[in-house]
Amino acid sequence: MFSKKEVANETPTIDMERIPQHIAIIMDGNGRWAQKRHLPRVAGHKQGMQTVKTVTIAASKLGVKVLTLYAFSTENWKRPSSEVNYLMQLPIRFFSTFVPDLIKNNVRVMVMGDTSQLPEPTQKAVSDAIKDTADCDGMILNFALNYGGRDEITRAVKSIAAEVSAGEIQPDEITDQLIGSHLMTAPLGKLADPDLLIRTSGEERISNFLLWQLAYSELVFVPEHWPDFDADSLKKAIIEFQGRHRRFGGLKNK
Ligand code: V0D
Repeated sequence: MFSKKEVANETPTIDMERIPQHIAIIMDGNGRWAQKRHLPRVAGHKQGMQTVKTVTIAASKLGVKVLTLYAFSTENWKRPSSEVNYLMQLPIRFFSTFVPDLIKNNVRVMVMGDTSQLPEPTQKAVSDAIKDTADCDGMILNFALNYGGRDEITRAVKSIAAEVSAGEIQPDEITDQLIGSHLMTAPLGKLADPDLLIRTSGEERISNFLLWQLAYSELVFVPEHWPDFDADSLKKAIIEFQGRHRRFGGLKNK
């Protein structure tokens, strides 16, 4: 048996053989980070964008295969228009400085969500980045942009209903697999479902993110606001994920 002291002193290390293949992150707490410093909310978003770069490179170096980031939800349009306008500049700014680093790290950009409602220059920055990184075959950096989980499921149901109505499929052909193939994560194939969801800033909710795909994911909630999250925070969250799996494996093998 371990004494209390030995257990408390045990510092788990990351197991490079068991890195989660798909990590999804709800990047929360940018506004609160700024308010704490008596800065405008947009200062938090600006710093949060820097964190996106840091965490992308860190995840890629750890061997993560898909990193999905919740950048803008279908509900964020309710924010003050000055803040929405600022947010819409961020993909442009992000790619104007970061595409060379993405290519150097072999990272491919993907976007899911209804981008058709975004301002034209934002849409162009996004589609250019997708094109410019199309040959990268390392980590996929998948932005959820103007995305909502219920909206995604609604669209899938409509499209399946249309196929049934056209006589292309029978109702009994509607399976878990078929539904997955109509979701926005379909291009990710067998990597569509996150192994690990991280939410920053202490909130413990899913908030309409990847409702279908999170069915079996491990959920890790961390107290740091997104601008304070870094490579070390990512490693800690992965260690927490690996600890949960080790206990499950231990029970299964007994
Ligand atoms: C603000 C924290 C990167 C979340 C991160 C339009 C809130 C910084 C992007 C981005 C945002 C999105 C798509 C893309 C490339 C970059 C981003 C938004 C907000 C909302 F293709 N950071 N970032 N987009 N913030």
